[in-house]
Amino acid sequence: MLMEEGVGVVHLLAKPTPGTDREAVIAAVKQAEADGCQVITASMLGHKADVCVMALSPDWSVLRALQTGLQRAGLEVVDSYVSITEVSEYAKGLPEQMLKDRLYPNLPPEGLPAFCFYPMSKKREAHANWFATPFEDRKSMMMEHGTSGRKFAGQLVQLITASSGLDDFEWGVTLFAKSPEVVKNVVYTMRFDEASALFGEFGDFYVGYLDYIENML
Ligand code: 76R
Repeated sequence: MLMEEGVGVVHLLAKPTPGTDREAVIAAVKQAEADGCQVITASMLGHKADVCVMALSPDWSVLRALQTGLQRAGLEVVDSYVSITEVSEYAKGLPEQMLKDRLYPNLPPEGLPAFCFYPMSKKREAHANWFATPFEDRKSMMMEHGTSGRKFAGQLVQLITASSGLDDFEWGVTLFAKSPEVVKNVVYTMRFDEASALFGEFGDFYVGYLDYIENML
């Protein structure tokens, strides 16, 4: 199934099992890449997952084949996230090239080996309902957000992918950072921005570092 615009993104959080076939895992990743899929792999810390395989393709069947290949090779998928690239409604005025980069990102960025993923939504409660807030107010909060993000220029790249109707939260947040401290500092800094402080709701956080799949098994 082909996307009309942009690419589909799947984050597969996985753990090797005693039956994991290392060569078959590598072959599944190579096959996806041969089918035009970008595959980013990270070694993860903590009990929630050992490996993250993040894949981007305009063709969902390529993403599906990768997932099947990894599962058949004995990787147990313990969590996952499905989303698509988008141009945020607050970023429509950006230069053409930046819009293209949002829809068709080229990953991973260089020199940013720390990897973090978490899903997030914006609240829909009586005292804080993002979706009942006028566009101009949301836009100014997102300007504040962008301003605090740009303080970390060169140390971090965000990829925000949209998942309303596709998964349990509204966005997937993927961060590529210079170090784990930068991840912590950015996320902490943003907790004070209105858009996150008043409206942010977060799912599970996953953190690790970019690595070749060959090194993880
Ligand atoms: O695209 C752009 O660079 C324009 C400005 C911008 C937008 C529109 C921007 C900048 N973000 C945008 C949209 Mn972001 N971002 C997050 C998180 O943990 C948290 O509190 C929030 C998780 C981080 C860490 C982060 C980082 N951003 C969004 C959206 C979509 C909102 C919508 O469409 O309603 C979400 C959910 C979100 C969340 N953001 C930046 C950053 C950083 C570091 C920047 C500066 C980018 C740069 O320097 O290029």
